[in-house]
Parts: sequence; C-alpha cells; structure tokens
Amino acid sequence: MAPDLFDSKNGVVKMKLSIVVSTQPASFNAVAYKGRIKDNLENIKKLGYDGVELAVRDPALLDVDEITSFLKQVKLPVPAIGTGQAYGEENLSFTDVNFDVRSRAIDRILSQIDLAKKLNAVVIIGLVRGKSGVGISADQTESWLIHAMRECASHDKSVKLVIEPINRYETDLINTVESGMQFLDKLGKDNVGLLLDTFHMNIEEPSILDSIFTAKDRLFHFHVADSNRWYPGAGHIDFREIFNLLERINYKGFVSAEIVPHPDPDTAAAKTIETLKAIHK
Ligand code: LER
Ligand code: MN
Repeated sequence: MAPDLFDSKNGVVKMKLSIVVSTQPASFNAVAYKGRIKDNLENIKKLGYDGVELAVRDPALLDVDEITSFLKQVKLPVPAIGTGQAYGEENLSFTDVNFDVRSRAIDRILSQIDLAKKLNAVVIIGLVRGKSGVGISADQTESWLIHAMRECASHDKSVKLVIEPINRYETDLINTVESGMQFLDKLGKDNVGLLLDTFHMNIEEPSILDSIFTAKDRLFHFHVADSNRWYPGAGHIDFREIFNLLERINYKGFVSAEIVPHPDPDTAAAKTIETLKAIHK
C-alpha cells in the first residue's frame, strides 16, 4: 500500500519519488539516465528513489523478462511508461495526416499498454499525440486524437493512460490543464487522466497551484523538473507549496523526475532527492 503522503511525526511531506530512465539511447534530452539499464537501476536504488519510470520507444526492442528480473532484484516499482520516443525517433503520431502512420502509432501504444499491464504502470500519452497538420482542420485533428485515445483506452481498461499537457514549443495540441480537462470530458473514459509536469506548467499555466487543484482526482501521474528543466532546486519553482497541495488533494501516485542530466546524471538525481526530501510543511 502507498505510504501516507504526510508524516505527522516530523512534519515532512512524504512523496514516493521516481526518476526517468530510457531503456535505449534517445535524442530527448530531459532524461537523466539512458541505456545501461542494470547499472542505472542500481544507482537509482542506491540514491534512495522509490521507483523508476521507464521511457520505452518500442517494447519489441526490449528483453522484458530481463528488465523485469533487474527491477525485482533492485526492488523498484515502475509507476509509468513514457512513449514519446515513438514520436521523437520514429515520427509516429495519433494525428499524422497519413492513415498508416496513425495506425502504427495506435498499435505501438497498444503494445506499450500490454507492457504496462505486466509492470502495473500507467502509460504516458505525451508527444505521440502529434501536432496539427498543415491545412488540416482543428475538428479533424481532434477527431483523429479522440479515435486513437478511445482505441487505446478500450484495449485494457485496467491500464491507466495519462495525457500530459505539454508546452507550446513542443506541440500545439493540449498545452494547458484546462484544455486537458476539456479533452478528458469529451473522451469520456474513466481510465484516462492527466500527467502534470512542473516544467510545462511553469511555461503555460497562469498558476501552477490552481492548475493542480483543477486536475485533482484526474491527476494520475506527476513529473518534476525545475523551471530550467534541471534538477529541483536549480531554478525558481516552489516545490514546497506544490508538495503541500499534492498532499492536500490526496495524491497517492509517484512524483517522477524528468530532468536534464546537468551537470551529470548522478549529481542531478542526487540533488533532486536532496531538494525534495528536505521539504517540510
Ligand atoms: C514528456 O513527459 C515531456 O514532458 C515532453 O516534454 C516530451 O517532449
Ligand atoms: Mn513530462
């Protein structure tokens, strides 16, 4: 069972912390650890993390039994699977103008859902949603997106999917929590919720706290990075008030560090733990 978020004995807000590890080399830069999966899992455990989020381009490229056995050895649960590399490395997206690309994007996410079921993780719908195509109407784009999301949400209702509002420089589809909530209403699927990321919220939201409060019980996963996407503590985001609010809305999920490996992966991961564990009410 998830530990209580608030430890009334010493007044520390306790969150389960995880960090993103890419199972393969990838061009996306806000991932502290890439490749060398066994060594990275051992490091993460030693640093005191409670879980590990896996960024997976394609489950077919993984030796799932081997990874599951490494995860068991280090006793790290996997709260979430990131899927953005399917877009970043292969341009697969739910809203591509090409039918074949859209179909392959859906199939890829269905395979991520099967993997997530084995690991008891949520599946992140980040950049794989794509962007508006030139000359394509907003209605058409939304209808492709809704179709893809419904296919994925119906594939296995026991697996949760999370849509992540992402800043305007990466996509024009669902930049804010408000638009994310409107999309969830249109979609009408209970196993789909939101992933909020402090880096994106710092760019797009008038108030980070109000936005978290708006998401409330549709908040299924949470990413942290500071304003510059470095480790928490390296920028100007107030993580104390964010953690206090997460505790108040009874958020029971993981807080996962999706950060640039600056100045190096281990320092960034250690500084994240140091900052976030020092947060008191
Ligand atoms: C993925 O979680 C994310 O935050 C995006 O910035 C990916 O590009
Ligand atoms: Mn993110």
